[in-house]
Amino acid sequence: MSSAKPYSVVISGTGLYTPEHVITNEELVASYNRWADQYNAEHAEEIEKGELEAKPRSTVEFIVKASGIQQRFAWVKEGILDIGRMRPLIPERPEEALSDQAEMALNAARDAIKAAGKSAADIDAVVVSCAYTQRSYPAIAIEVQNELGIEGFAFDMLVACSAATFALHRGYEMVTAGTARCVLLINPELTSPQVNYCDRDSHFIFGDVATAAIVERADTCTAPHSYEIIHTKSMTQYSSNVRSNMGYLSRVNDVDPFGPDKLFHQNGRRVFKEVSPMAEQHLRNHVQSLGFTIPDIKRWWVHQANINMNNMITKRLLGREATFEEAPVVLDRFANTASAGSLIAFHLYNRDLAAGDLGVICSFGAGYSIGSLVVRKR
Ligand code: CO8
Repeated sequence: MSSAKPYSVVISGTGLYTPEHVITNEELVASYNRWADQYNAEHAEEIEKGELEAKPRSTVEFIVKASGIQQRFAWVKEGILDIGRMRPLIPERPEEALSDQAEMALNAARDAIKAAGKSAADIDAVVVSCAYTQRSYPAIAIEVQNELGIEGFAFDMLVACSAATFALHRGYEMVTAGTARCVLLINPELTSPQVNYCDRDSHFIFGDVATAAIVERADTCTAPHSYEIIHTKSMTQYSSNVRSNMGYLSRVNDVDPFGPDKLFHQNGRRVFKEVSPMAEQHLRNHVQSLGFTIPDIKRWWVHQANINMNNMITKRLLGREATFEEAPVVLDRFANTASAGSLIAFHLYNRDLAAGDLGVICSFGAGYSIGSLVVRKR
């Protein structure tokens, strides 16, 4: 029996929704430092007695050097810089209104559908895949499906930083298996509600954004720019080094449901040290398993968590520093957008490649999880 695919599968359109609000490093650091000063003044006695630790100050210089981040986008800016609040103020919407994440998702989805030249009638499945969904059910994906008037089926899936690549894998499999002709995959990464803006080590890391992609059979593709998905590869390895403990059991655990461990927290150094070599090896194996060499890859759309991590991974792969054209960076503008980073890079920097050029889309992060796709410009 032949193992050849019955037909090729393509990414025929992508979409990006960028929230209108920007928070610069300067604004973020000024607000955190005001908050830390106030905390230290209020707790001066306990700090003096050694019962509490003083909150250290944050600096713009550290953030830029350690992460490459200059600014981030926020779905709602109000509240984040308010030292009496230190979290966004997002009013609860009535049940009959569109949810926040569905609205973000729709903005990116419409962009991707237009780029692919598709209509609702062409799409058989909708997947919303991201680091968090704002509720358990009904699925945000079904809400989006309903808004767009798509028949077929929809579901949500969560894989933290690898949510977007793992969802592309599932889209590829559905189209290959013939269970859907065309799949809409969306990543409404609303990260700001989970950021601990009182934690100097992580207050700068994340931004909000939504990305989307259309995956379909090559023989139905009419888009002017498309990429064949040659192969997908994923791996996971359990680690608590990046973690959020917020969940439905918080209600019955009789603990503070909003405590710091319920928000994003990590051992950033260990993540850096453990995930970088894993990602490099994964990418090398994936490319070589297909009979390609590393220099065959014209572009690396790498996960956007940290500039030093990206530089280290691409330098080890190429044996030299990668140029911006080889491995575009969007971290400076968008910060870490959980799973959306490599998709933003792909969306913004894919049109200039020539037909036949090879590229790799890759994510890595919490789980740990790594997901990659080797693609070829058509
Ligand atoms: N300002 C000034 N100094 C600081 C600051 C700050 N803001 N923060 C830390 N420092 C200090 C530290 O306290 C430390 O001081 P000392 O040496 O005295 O102890 C010093 O600076 C150096 O600190 P680090 O060693 O921690 O600095 P690093 O160079 O390691 O940089 C990073 C920290 C940027 C966090 C880096 O370790 C990193 O990026 N690691 C990889 C992290 C990563 O990729 N994580 C994946 C997370 S994303 C993911 O998986 C998705 C999760 C789901 C989304 C969540 C949405 C909310």
